Amino acid sequence: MLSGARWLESELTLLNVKRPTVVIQDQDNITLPMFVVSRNPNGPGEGGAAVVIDTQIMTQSEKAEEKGGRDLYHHNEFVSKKISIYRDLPYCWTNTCEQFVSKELERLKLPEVSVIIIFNNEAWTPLVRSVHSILDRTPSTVLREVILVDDKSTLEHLHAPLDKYFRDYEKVKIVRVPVRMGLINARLRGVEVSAAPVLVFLDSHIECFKGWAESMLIRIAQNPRAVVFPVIEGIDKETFKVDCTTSDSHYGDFDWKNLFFNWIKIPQRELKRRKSAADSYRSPTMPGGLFAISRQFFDHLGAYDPQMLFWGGENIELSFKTWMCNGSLELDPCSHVGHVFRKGVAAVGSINQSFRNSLRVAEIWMDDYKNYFYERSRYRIEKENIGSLSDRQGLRKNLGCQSFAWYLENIFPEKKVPMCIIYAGEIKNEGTTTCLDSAGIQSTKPILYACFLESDNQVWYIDIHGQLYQDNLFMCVLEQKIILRGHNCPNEWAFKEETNQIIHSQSGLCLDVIDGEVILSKCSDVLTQKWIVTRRRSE
Ligand code: UD2
Ligand code: MN
Repeated sequence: MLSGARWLESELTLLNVKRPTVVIQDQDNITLPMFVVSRNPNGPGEGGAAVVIDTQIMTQSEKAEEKGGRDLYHHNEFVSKKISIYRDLPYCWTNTCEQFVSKELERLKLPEVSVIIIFNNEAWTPLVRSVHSILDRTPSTVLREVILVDDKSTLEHLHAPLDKYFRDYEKVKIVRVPVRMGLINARLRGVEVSAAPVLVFLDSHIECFKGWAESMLIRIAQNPRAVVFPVIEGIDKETFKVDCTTSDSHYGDFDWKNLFFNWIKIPQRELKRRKSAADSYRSPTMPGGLFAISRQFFDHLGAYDPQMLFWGGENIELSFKTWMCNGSLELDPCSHVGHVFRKGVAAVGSINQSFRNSLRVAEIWMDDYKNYFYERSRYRIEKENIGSLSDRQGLRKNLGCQSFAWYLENIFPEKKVPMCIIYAGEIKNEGTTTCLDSAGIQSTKPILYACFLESDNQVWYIDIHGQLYQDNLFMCVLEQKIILRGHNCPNEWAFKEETNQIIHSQSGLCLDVIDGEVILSKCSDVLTQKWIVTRRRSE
C-alpha cells in the first residue's frame, strides 16, 4: 500500500492530467459530482492511509477548491474526493472477536437490519462512501435496506444526482422530508418507512469496518433489550486517515452542566465483570450517532422524544431510559465504525437548542437529580420554552421504569453527584473583582477572569469534604502550586465565613491573587484574599 506521502509524488500529477474519476452524464442531463471509483489497492487513502496533499504543487484553483470544501463541510472534502468511494480498510478483529462471532453464528440466526442514515447538506463523497462501506461489509442476508433520510438539504448534489446515483441499488432508499426536522425527527421518519426487526442508526460520514454488524446483531439476538454501539474510530477530517487502534478503554459519561455525552475511562468494576475480551461493556451512556437496537424495544421505550428539536440530548435520553426501563446499553469491542468528527457543525441547532433538549431529559427522567443540573447551569435556565412534558412523563409512568437514583447506584456508581455542597456558584475575588475560572476542561491551573455570569467555567462547588471543584475538575495543591486535575483531593480547602478566606487546610495558607495569578500566601487581611461565594440551599 502506498502511503499518502508516496502517492503525492507518484499520483498527483496523474490526478492533474487525468483523474481516475467518473463523470456520468447521459440523456437525463443530470451530472454527478466528481469522485473516484477505483478498486486499486495502491490508490490514495487505501487501507485507511492518510492523504496529504503538498500545497507546494497545488494550483491556485485547487487551493480555492480545498478551502471552499472545508468551509462548507468542516472537513477536507478536497482530500476525500481523491479517495475511492470503495476504499478498503484494515481488518481489525482480534482472534477473540473472530472466535466469539464464529461460535455464536453456529447457533444463532442473525436478525435482518434496516440501516437509517439521516443527512443535511453533507458532502458527496463521505455520504456515498458511507453507503458503500455498508453495502460491501454487511452480510447481504442480513442487510434488508439502507434508508437515507434527507433532512431538507439545500445542496443540489443531494437531490437529482443522489437519486440518480442510487437508482439501481435495490437496497438503497431515499426519503425526503418536507421541512427541516432536525436529526431526531428525521430519524423517526426513517424508522417509519423501515421494515427490518433491527434498526441501525449511522451518521452520514462514516465507514464500516469488516465485521462491524455481526457482533452487534449477535448481542441483540442474545438479548433483545440490548442497545449496542460500536467502537468509534476517528476518521481524520483533514487526511481521512482511519485505522482501528482506538482502544476500548473508555465508555459513556455525561456532564452535569449540559447533560452532554463524554468519554470516561472504564472502571475496574466493569473490567472485572467481563469474562472475555469479546464481552461487551455495560456503558452508562452512548454517543448516539451509531448504534443498533431492536425495533420492538425502541418502540417499547417510546422511540425518540419528537419534541426534541435539531441536535443533541436524544442520545442521553435513550441511554437513561434504556437502563431505567429494563434494558442494557453496551459498547461492543468487536464492532468498529469510522466517523469523521467535525467541529463547528453542531451550530445548526445552536447550543441553546441542544440545551433545551437536555432540559426535557432532566424533567422527564432525572427526578430530583435534575436540580444538580439546574444548579450547575442555572444562568441558562429558561424552562418556559421546553414544550409539553405530559406525554413523555406518562410514557415513563406506564413503562414502570426505575428511578434515576437506581440508575446512579446500580449502573453508574462512580458518577460523582455534586452532593454535600455548602457553596455553589461563582467565586469572586474582592481585591481584583474578577472571578475564579477553570479556563476549560483541558486546563491545568485556574485563572482569574472577568466575572461572566454565563460562563460554565466559573461555577464551582465547595463541599463538606473540603473539595473545591467543577464537574470532573478538582482544584488541588501540588508542591505549593495550585493545579486543576481530574481526580479529587479531599480535605484540601476550608472556607472561613468570618473573613471570607479560602484556606488550604494542610499548610494553613490562604488563596490569594498576585500579579493576576492564583497562588497561596500567608493569611492576612488584604482584599485579594477575600472571596465572595454563594451558600447553597441546605440539602
Ligand atoms: C453526535 C452523534 C450524532 C448525534 C449527536 C447528538 C456520533 C458519532 N454522532 O454528534 O449522531 O447523536 O451527537 O444529537 O455519536 N443532521 C440532520 N439534521 C440536522 C442536524 C444533523 O440530518 O438538523 C444529520 C447530520 O447530517 C449527520 C447526523 O445528523 O448525518 C449527525 O449530526 P453530526 O454529525 O453533526 O453530529 P455529531 O457527529 O457531531
Ligand atoms: Mn457525525
